[in-house]
Amino acid sequence: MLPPDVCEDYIIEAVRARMILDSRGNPTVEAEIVTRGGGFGRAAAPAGASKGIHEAVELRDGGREFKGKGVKRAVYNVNYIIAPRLIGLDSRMQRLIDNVMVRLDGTPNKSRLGANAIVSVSLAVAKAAAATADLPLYMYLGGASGTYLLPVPLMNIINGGAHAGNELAIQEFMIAPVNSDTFHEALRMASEIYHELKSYLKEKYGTIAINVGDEGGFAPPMKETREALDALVEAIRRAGWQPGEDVYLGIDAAASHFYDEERKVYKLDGKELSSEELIDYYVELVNEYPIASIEDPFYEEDFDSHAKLTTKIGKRVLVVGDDLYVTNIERLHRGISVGATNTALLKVNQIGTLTEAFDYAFLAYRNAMKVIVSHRSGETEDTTIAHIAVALRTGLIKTGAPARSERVAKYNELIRIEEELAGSAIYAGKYAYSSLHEILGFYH
Ligand code: 2PG
Ligand code: MG
Repeated sequence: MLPPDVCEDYIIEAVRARMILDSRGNPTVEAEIVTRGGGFGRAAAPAGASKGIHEAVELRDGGREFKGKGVKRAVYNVNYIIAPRLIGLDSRMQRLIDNVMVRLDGTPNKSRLGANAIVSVSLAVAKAAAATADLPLYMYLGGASGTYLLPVPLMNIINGGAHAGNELAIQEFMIAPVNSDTFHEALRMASEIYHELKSYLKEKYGTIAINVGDEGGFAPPMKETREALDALVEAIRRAGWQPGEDVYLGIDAAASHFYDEERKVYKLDGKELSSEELIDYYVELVNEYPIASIEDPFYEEDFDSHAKLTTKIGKRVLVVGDDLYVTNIERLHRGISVGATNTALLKVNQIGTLTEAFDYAFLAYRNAMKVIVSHRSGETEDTTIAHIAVALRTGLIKTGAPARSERVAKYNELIRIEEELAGSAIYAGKYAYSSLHEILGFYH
């Protein structure tokens, strides 16, 4: 007998998975859940290129097919190991369902069933429950009362590091359009800046400069950080906006990728810098440019250097942990205990379940930290993260350039959500008085 508050409609009737391709042409897992009431949820696992060493494991087949990147085993795990355990459960019991999968996997890093198998199911369960309730996912997850916040997009429009074939050590150069009353106007600002950047890069470096990297940003043949930041400032101006007032800049250094562990130096801009020198370098950049956000400024095991930088600039800049935390609550606890950063990046596939990702976000909020919901460099047309950013009222999302369908799918979904909320939601950028940091302090 079902308990009285359990409605039959929400019971999971079918769980299935298949292989699809991601934006880099690599295979990934797509899962579908159907409830008795006819609710349908579909979600796909994204994939990183510059992964943190402590991330949950993406299960790959090895062998010749897809150069070893096949996901047949992960798909099998959904269809034959996970499915029989979930069928018959109430799809609203997200925490229980996620726990069932975590226990079934039984490893600390989800290496048996694969985080790619588990995350696609975890997200599809939430979507099926939302569909059964006839609610949009953001409302199912975020509640029907209270004001929603449309996030400021941190848009990566110059790609470097592991995402591009150029010599820029820093992986991402982002713009954050804040001076707008609405999300869709902010997107117009971003699109105009993107196209001004394209013209500027073509003039300065020739047509080769307008090739794009993995996240839709340009991958010009630049060598130095300042060249990229200058190009962003120029593009913002050409589009008629004021850098540091209308639009801020952000970087994702992804510094583990230019850190020489043996010699303990960071190799960037033709130099070799100690962590102390790198702190000074970031402070210089923040003084020279309207930078509001710096992600992964140091090697992913160096909590102390993060803390030193946060002490220096944390009042005016978001210092963001991505590879540092890998959406893992234990690592976030460690970061909090030393004051490593003031912001936590959230990527559900880094940890594998929606429940763990939400616990991570709430731990960050309880400690006065901001949260940024993020895509991966390998994406699909799946738009779940747009809903998660709205549900959690993060006020911030990072999902690439305003170009390439796997990136704009998320922005376009936010346009639809804004329209659906018909004026009752607030664009987070509206509260940017002097920095992104201040806006969000207002909310959490
Ligand atoms: C990052 C992400 C997304 P990847 O470092 O923040 O931009 O890259 O998915 O390659 O880890
Ligand atoms: Mg990152």
